[in-house]
Amino acid sequence: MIMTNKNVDYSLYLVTDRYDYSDKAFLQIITQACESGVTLLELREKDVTSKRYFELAKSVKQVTDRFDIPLIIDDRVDICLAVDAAGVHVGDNDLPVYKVRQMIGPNKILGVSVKDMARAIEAKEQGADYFGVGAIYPTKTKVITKHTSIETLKNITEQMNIPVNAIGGIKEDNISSLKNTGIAGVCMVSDIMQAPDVQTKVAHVLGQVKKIL
Ligand code: TZP
Ligand code: MG
Repeated sequence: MIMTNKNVDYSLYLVTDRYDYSDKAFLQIITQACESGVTLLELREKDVTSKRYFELAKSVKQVTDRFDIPLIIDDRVDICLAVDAAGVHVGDNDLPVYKVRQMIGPNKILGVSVKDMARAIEAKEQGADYFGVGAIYPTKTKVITKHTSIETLKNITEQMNIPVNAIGGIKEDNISSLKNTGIAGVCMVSDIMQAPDVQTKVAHVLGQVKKIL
């Protein structure tokens, strides 16, 4: 049987983007976010070599390990296994969910990007532990995605017995709109990664998240 309950706190899920930050600045932002209360962190890299992804993942894992925060690797099963990350997150253009589950085994966390009910049913059957559903709001973060309505988000949380995180354009000031959607948490990139003061931002975001969960 595929184990799906790994006792993960999904409430504030930070997905990274390196923008033009130096590695030092990037790791500092991640450290500040972790010490301020982010509950789960996904390293999301596109267009980097395997070597570079591996090195970044090792550095980020040193930080997340210090705070006992699970590290999820975007797209790449090999990088997840190479650094012994807590899990991997895949979307429509990555390896099929059943194949990822086979490769990572039953104990690692498997997240899947979901935009509609059909994909949700398929991903759950194939061994997903949680869904990232969106984009709920317009986003400027570089991503191939489409809009998912709050109604669809709600239908997915109601019909699928699996933790669901909302993603896409989620910011401190629109988190309240996700009340009563049944989500396990929010995924955020730019509002945290580009905040002038990461610690204050995370504290404010956590305050909003606590009101709706
Ligand atoms: N998947 C769907 S939307 C998105 C991803 C990775 C980007 C979310 O970024 P932001 O900056 O929080 O809108
Ligand atoms: Mg992907």
